[in-house]
Amino acid sequence: MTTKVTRITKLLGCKYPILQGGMAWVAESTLASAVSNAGGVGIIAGGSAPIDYLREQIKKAKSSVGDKPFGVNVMLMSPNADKLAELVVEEGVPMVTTGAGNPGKYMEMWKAAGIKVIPVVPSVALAKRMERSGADAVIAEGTESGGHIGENTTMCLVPQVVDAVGIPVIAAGGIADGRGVAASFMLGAEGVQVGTRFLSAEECQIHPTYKELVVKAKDTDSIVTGRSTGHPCRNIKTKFAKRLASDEMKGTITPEEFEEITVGSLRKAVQDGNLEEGSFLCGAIAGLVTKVEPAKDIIEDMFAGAEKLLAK
Ligand code: TUI
Repeated sequence: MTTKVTRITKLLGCKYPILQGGMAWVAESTLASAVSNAGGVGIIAGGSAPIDYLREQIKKAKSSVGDKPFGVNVMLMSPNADKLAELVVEEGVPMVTTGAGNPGKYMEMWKAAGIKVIPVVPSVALAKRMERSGADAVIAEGTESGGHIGENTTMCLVPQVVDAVGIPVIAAGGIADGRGVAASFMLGAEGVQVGTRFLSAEECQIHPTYKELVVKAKDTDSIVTGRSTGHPCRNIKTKFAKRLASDEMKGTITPEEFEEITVGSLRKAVQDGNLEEGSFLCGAIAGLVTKVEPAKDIIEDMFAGAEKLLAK
């Protein structure tokens, strides 16, 4: 088996079948361009950012990557999702990933514009629905991922989605080295999406405190908050995150109070490195991420490692 040519490399025109996760507040044009220029597919995260800022980010990425593929992630819970859905058409973005919901209402517009659409799905049911709506591929994302998560694990979800749909499947959640890529391919995936390992990329513009937390994290250093609100999110286990999770468990915080405390907390982590009030989103695989290096080295290390294993 090889990772070199898959339906994902053909669909997107990339050298390596790797998408960089559309991490809200983190994934801006510098990181996305570095990933695309290294042969992967860089993604600019829409998050809840203002549209004018995103237009500028898309223009920057376009001028940096030339004819290499890149994409935009539309976070469907964002109040700006409708506007971003139109902006990607206006700007001729070649590929869109979506998260935190069902992108059905945008599908027709995006397909008519020739945009490749790859939704994140946390279940077989949504994967099938997305295939019926015309998705070009799906990202089956396990609960090991950082940020907003579903319940099923990558190991269980990926093969079940692979069996349920005919379109290519990209595995996400807990993939940070060649072993993760090779395992994903053994489960039937034809590509991977990687977030946490790119947090440590030289080109990733997060606050140094955030990067240090990722590089120093060990296997037990992630925690899920937000279960009480119906929007569970995996974070680095800071004192702030531990207190939130514990208050939710004890029932001493209402979902409204939780929202009030965490509003703006992603920005506080990414821009300010604020340990008291920031949410440092991060996957459960952070323990495997031990150094800061260029995005190109990350991608080449992951695929050289995978090829070696898959050739055995
Ligand atoms: O979206 C993500 N990860 C994210 S988004 C984010 S920002 C945020 N802010 C406030 C609340 C929540 C998030 C931080 N991290 N990953 C992709 C993902 N999508 N994970 C899970 C899902 C998902 C969940 C339900 C996708 C579809 C879905 O569909 C439900 C339905 O409508 O059928």
